[in-house]
Amino acid sequence: MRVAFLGLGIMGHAMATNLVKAGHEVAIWNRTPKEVEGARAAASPAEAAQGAEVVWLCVSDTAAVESVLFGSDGVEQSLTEGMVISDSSTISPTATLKFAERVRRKGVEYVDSPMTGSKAGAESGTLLFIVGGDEQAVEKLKPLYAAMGKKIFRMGETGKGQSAKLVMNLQIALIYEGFAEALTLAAKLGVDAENLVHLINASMVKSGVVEYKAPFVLRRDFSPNFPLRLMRKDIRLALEAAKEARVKLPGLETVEEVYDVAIEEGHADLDYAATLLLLEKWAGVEVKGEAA
Ligand code: NA7
Repeated sequence: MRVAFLGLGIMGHAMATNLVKAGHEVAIWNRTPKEVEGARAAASPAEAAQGAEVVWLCVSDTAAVESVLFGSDGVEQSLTEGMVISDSSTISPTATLKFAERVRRKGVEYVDSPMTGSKAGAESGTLLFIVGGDEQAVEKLKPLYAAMGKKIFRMGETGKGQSAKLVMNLQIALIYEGFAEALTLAAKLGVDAENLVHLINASMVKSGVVEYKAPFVLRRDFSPNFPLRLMRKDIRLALEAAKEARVKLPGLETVEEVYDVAIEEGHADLDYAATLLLLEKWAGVEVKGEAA
């Protein structure tokens, strides 16, 4: 298929690479010029989108999606009837509905396709896509999902993918924070972190989040797989959606405060696992495993 891929950050670069590998004809654009082997680099979102069957976005936040779609030299200038826009950025469900309404006036379908699987999943083409949109449009995107991921979950019409993604990240943030608090208290009480991880993994406390994050934490590798600033964005999006829906989320509100301080302390571009650094500082300990 002819695909315009816009946004080549940690996730987007790997995803566009997998589209090229699967044999799709890919035009790319990134705000800061970047290359993807085998893809044609365009000078603007409008230029990349010209003649594309599908425009795929993967940029940081709601404002970025709005400017790539509707800003000067935005995708809107190149929209043609029958095109499908697929957005893998995690953004506001309410804004998603507004963007979809605007492009539908030109006969263009809009599917929200946020994903989960982190950098490793993007690189290995094993992402899970959490999809909202018209069934036929989703059907059309299937070869592209298959090139970048291992499964799609259609959660309903446009916007439902973003809503489901937010509640997924709400859980990741809370589960990781539980793990980080456990490690911190364990360190203070003299329990070895690696030993504790073995115990967790053998018990009902085990989780995919701990399984994925523990090796990084034990190596004290806080380089970004999913940057802390982006997890805070998602926490804020979830709290915003909760406010609109008149739902109270006290756990997530508290975790947001931890993220705010972590960002003040300069950890924005580290992985979100680096909230541990703050807990360690407050407790006056450093988490250590036998391997560390
Ligand atoms: P990164 O690695 O922080 O990449 C963000 C991308 O978004 C990167 O290509 C940025 O371009 C681009 N960006 C940011 N702001 C803008 C604006 N205003 N206009 C155009 N492009 C912009 O994030 P990830 O790849 O980890 O994640 C991407 C999304 O998936 C995000 O929503 C996550 O929550 C899930 P740059 O290279 O900085 O010029």
